[in-house]
Amino acid sequence: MYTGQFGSKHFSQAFETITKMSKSYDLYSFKGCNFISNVHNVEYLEKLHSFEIRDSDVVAVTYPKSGTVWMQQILSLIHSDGDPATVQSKPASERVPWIELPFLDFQSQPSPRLSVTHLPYHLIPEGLKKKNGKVIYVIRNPKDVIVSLYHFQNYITCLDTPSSFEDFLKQFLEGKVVFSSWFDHIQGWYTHKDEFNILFITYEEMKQDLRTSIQKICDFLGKKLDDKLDTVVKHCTFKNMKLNPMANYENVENKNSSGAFLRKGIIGDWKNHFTVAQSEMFDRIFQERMKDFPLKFIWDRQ
Ligand code: PPS
Repeated sequence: MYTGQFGSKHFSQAFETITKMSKSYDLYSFKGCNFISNVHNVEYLEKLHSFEIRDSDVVAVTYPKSGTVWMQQILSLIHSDGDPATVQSKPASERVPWIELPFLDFQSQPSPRLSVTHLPYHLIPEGLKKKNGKVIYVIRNPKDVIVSLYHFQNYITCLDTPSSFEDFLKQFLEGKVVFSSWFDHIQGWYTHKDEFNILFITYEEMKQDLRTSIQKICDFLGKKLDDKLDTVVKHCTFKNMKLNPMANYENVENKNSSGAFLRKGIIGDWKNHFTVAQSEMFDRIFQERMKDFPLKFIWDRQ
């Protein structure tokens, strides 16, 4: 079971119910994308396609483990002009809910609605494709995504524990993970970028220069922070988010107390996990799958 959305009592109760309902973790395919039974439901996924989208809506789109909770923190603070109380008094999943999780009820949020989603392009609410609302797509080096998801699956109670990194890597490359193929996700969104009001940003640029990245997001959202920019930056660093129980998902039910949702927060941890052969194999597949992809990435894949 996928549990990237912990926080409130309400949510914990909802989650406990889910846990009781689904002792085993099952992926199922809905319109070509893998979801988790008893977390995502088909009726809701069908319905969300026609959700009303408002001009003021902001949606951060990520493939899992690419910077979702980071964006929850950044969007909350930008919206509140850097008021720390916003991110200290309410859990991230309530401030900036996942669109695809019925129990977080994205639709009932007051405007401007801030949200996140892992949905692939073809399952997103249609209204966004009419350029209503704004979309921020966060990309992370897929090698670091693999490592982060591998540890996440070892940590979270209700996600399948991979039998080995080698097996997990294979599963990931075959798209047999939650939200399916990383390659399809980014290509789907990038190929259709002209249908959206969209900003592409990378985890790596956020990590290397958070201040400039937050300014870039503000410019895209038409938001001026002036002297509040530094406060926003301060509360969005990995170190400070990790200390904040309303941002760090520390209550997430886990099977391995030495793990954490906010684990390392670094660029290049893949180098501590991939063998040379695994890295070369990944690079070959990456080059083949991404050969016509026009964006050049700043990460070092060597
Ligand atoms: S999820 O479950 O899909 O919602 O996870 P997601 O939030 O997308 O990704 C989790 C990874 O993002 C890292 N993270 C950060 N890195 C740097 N700075 C900040 N502020 C930050 N916040 C979250 C988090 O640590 C996970 O990466 P890893 O590599 O596992 O540490």
